Amino acid sequence: GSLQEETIFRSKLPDIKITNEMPLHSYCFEYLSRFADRPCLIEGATNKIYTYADVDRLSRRTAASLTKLGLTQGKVVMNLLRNSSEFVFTFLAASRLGAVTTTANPYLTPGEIKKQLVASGASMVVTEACAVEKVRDLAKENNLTLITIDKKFDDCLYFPDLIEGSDEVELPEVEIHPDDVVALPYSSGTTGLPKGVMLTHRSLITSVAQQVDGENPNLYFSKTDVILCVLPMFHIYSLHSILLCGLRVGAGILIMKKFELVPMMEWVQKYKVTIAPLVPPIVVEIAKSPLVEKYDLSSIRMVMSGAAPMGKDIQDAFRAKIPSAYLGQGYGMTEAGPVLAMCLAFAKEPVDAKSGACGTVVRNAELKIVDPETGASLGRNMPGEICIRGQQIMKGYLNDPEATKNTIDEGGWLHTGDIGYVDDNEEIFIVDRLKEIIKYKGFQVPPAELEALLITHPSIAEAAVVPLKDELAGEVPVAYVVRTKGTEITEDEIKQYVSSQVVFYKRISKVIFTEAIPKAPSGKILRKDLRAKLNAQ
Ligand code: AYL
Repeated sequence: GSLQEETIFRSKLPDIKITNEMPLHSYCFEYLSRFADRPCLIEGATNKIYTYADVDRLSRRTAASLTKLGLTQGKVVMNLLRNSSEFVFTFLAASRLGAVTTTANPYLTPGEIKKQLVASGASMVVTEACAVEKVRDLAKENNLTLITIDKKFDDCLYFPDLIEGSDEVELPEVEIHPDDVVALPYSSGTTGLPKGVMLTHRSLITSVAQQVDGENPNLYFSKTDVILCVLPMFHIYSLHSILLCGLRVGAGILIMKKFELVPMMEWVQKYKVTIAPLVPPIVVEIAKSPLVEKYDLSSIRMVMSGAAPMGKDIQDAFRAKIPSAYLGQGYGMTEAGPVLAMCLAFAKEPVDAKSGACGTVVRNAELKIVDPETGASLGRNMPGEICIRGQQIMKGYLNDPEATKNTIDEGGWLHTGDIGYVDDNEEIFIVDRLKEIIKYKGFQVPPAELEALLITHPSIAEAAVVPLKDELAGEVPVAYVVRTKGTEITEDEIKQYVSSQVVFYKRISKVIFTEAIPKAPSGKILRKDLRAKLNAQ
């Protein structure tokens, strides 16, 4: 038969020339001389400020020190930190060495950290006092170098001492290829367990350039901006759209270790924050809180929401509350490098955007919508699976060619597992999710991981985990459980069993006992049926 015509959606902004043949740190600091003395990292809690020149120098020193400890080209360091300047120094240091950073949430449980440490092959961990206990034994058993940033321990190296005693000129000569991996975040993608997402120098540079480069950047950041960094840098949203985009343009990055509404508003006022990248639950809290009126938040010109759906109602309520700030959405996925679409009202020459839309496809990329059953390309206003193609997408999953092949097809299209459509104005609307992932406040909860954990309990014969809609968190995980014959395990016991082994956002919120789990003849759990049943109640 004849090849079917494909409908490919593009940005309204013209393509630009992207220089992605250099290492990521060189790209980020390409224009350093234009803002060397301006604030780069602002630690809100201590009021400590590092200028761009400081960050350049200190990341070189960190590199010199880490390489002496064995972090050489191709090696992997786990960055197990909350937001901090040391996170940034370590990430940039690894890039300078041609090494790889795998980022992880310090609130993960020891078991979860161990899985990622082993899978990523990390030989070094940089962490802080609150998490050191979780990795100590593992580091000993596996001969890992363990470094803490905020407190000295007998069996750890101390970050400030390392930088103090090192010399930034002692850097090894490394030849970094654009397709070398620089970041290795973990994501479960469209199915299964968390996998290492190989993001290269080329992919991250491309993705940052798609946002902040060109005469009319899609995401207009500049050196006079102060960007609120309350979202965790171990997640790709913050790493990419706050840290890397911020560094490229020379903006000030206001570092906050954790989200609390009142301190956040105090800091916005004090540091005159101009850009606030957030997630839907924080947007909701601001929209609902009567405290907000007490603060002068008029410095904020742009509020970005991403990582989970945000409905039209919240968006409208927020806009009514802080009319001086434009609230729009970005749409990303770790594997996509990460950004697929960005609100065009954030451009230097803004174009108004609709409430509820999650942006327009980024420039220098192609997007298509396909029928999940037939794979046929669909036209405007027809919902189907969102696919993206371009130099920004991941190189693949680490050591998992099978999963890579199931995500990036032969034509180079990355399949997101999201269902959406493109309207007459090129705006993208996400309406459903084909994939099994549950999103709790923007965090990934892989059902397969919880199911595997549940059936390790002797009283549980079978289990299926699906999302339940939740006003605050977006979604929460609910477990359908078949008890082993003759056992009487309770809902509370099951919740306890899971809670002791997973990070807070993966906790089961409800258990439903059942006689059987619906499965396809292949044995695959029919999650869609369970999800529909649950959310219809
Ligand atoms: P991951 N609306 C609805 N769903 C969204 C949105 C959005 N605006 N953004 C992300 N998602 C969902 O890998 C969607 O299902 O990356 C997508 O496949 O943890 C999944 O979240 C990916 O989850 C930005 C803005 C990065 C957003 C991101 C998203 C990172 C989340 C950079 O500037």
